Amino acid sequence: MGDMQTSFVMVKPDGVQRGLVGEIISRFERKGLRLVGMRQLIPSEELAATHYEVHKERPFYAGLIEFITSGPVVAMAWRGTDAISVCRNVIGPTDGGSAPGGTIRGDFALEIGKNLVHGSDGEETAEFELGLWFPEGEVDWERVTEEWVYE
Ligand code: D4T
Repeated sequence: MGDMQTSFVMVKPDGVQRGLVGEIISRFERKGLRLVGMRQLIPSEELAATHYEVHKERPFYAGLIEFITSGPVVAMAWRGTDAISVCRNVIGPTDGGSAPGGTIRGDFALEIGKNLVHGSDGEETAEFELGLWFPEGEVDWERVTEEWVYE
């Protein structure tokens, strides 16, 4: 069994505009992960710039900041065994056009930018992103069905 982890996941403005918030939450919930944080907000330029700091030299950066600040996003924290890689598997590869069916991007996205959802790509990134989007911490809770999810 892997480590217990929390991943930062965000429904991007295209997911909110397209009415896919419920569908996206369902994917993680049905997988067996536990929702330990959720808030809706329109990200400020500053928040978006800090979140995407690693991409600031990339050619798509300006468009990415404009997109992510263009409307509400739903920021979430999902917890479970190996939650970081599990979330990335649920989300699928970056380009929706070639992402496999069964993943969120594969089922609902066609583009690389408007790809509906973000998920942390590693432990350090997750820690950084959770601190950024949930400065007051997550809301952990004990799930009574735990024994029906984990062996
Ligand atoms: P995120 O970070 O949103 O979970 O996406 P990925 O981890 O799958 O992809 P990434 O870090 O390589 O890219 C971050 C973000 O930038 C957008 N993007 C990316 C874009 O608009 N054009 C591009 O060419 C690339 C590579 C999509 C995701």
